[in-house]
Amino acid sequence: MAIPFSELTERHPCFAIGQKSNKGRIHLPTSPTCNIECKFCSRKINDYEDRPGVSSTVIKPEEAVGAVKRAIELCGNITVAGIAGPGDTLASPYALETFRLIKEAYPDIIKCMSTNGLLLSEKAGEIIDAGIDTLTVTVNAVDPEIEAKINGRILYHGEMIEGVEGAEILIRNQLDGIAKVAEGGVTVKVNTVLVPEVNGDHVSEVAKTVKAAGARIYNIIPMIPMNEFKNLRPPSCAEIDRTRAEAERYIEVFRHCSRCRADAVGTPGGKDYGKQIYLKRVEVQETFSHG
Ligand code: CLF
Ligand code: SF4
Repeated sequence: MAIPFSELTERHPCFAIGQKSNKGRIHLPTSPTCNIECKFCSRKINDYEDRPGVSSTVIKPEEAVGAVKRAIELCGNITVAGIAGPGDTLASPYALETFRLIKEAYPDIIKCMSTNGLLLSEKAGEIIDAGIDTLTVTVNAVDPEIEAKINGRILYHGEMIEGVEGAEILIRNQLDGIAKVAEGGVTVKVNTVLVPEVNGDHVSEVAKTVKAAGARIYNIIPMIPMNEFKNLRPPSCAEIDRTRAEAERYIEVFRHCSRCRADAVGTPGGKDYGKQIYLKRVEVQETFSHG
């Protein structure tokens, strides 16, 4: 059964409206691969960078239940088990497998997943059946011309599709998927990575469109300039404030995002317990990150 939104604003740290929450989450880094290419993304396996797309390790679905158990023992305020990468959660089957196991072992923990939404429309039924309570979809534009400037190409059912054509498929699947899961009782948050020189004037259009599709809450994440966007400037505080105010005309806005690592454990922005949970360290480097 769907968790009422008013309860989520109390129990889920990324749905807190107004004041910052003191609740915690454990991120389970089960999803190594991605199927799109965001130009700001730099996905890495390391211990030291504090941002999305970074994890110290990748775990198997069957390791996740033990990780949740240890996290709850260490940090009593954990209310959410989330998967946010380090790649996309639907590009491999591991995130959904993990949620099926968590649902059995911890029926009361809030199950939270983050995706780029390329496969959201076709996976909506599985997401609902896995008992996912809250889903974040990263929608950086609803105009394919703008999206194509942020995301160069998609890998879709074995085919690499470039530019505007790929962006059209991505946006269509995001919006169709949001509508389907929202209809199925999943509460949807949309994240937009704010790249001032690319989508800075487009945010209110995104907010309006995703609200109409079924999203409940909206989060603007300032871009960290990396990869192909390393020479673009990040938004100023004034730009972040302005775009939040514009979006808020259409949808409730979350303001406490900590741009978490994919293996973060604890209260977002507070002490991180990840190193005590994920003991395995691997020295592999890849590219990419999830916003
Ligand atoms: Fe994790 Fe994301 Fe769920 Fe939260 S994070 S999967 S919705 S439990 Fe939260 Fe971290 Fe911001 Fe994400 S503060 S980066 S919005
Ligand atoms: Fe994939 Fe997320 Fe990186 Fe975009 S930000 S390329 S969706 S891992």
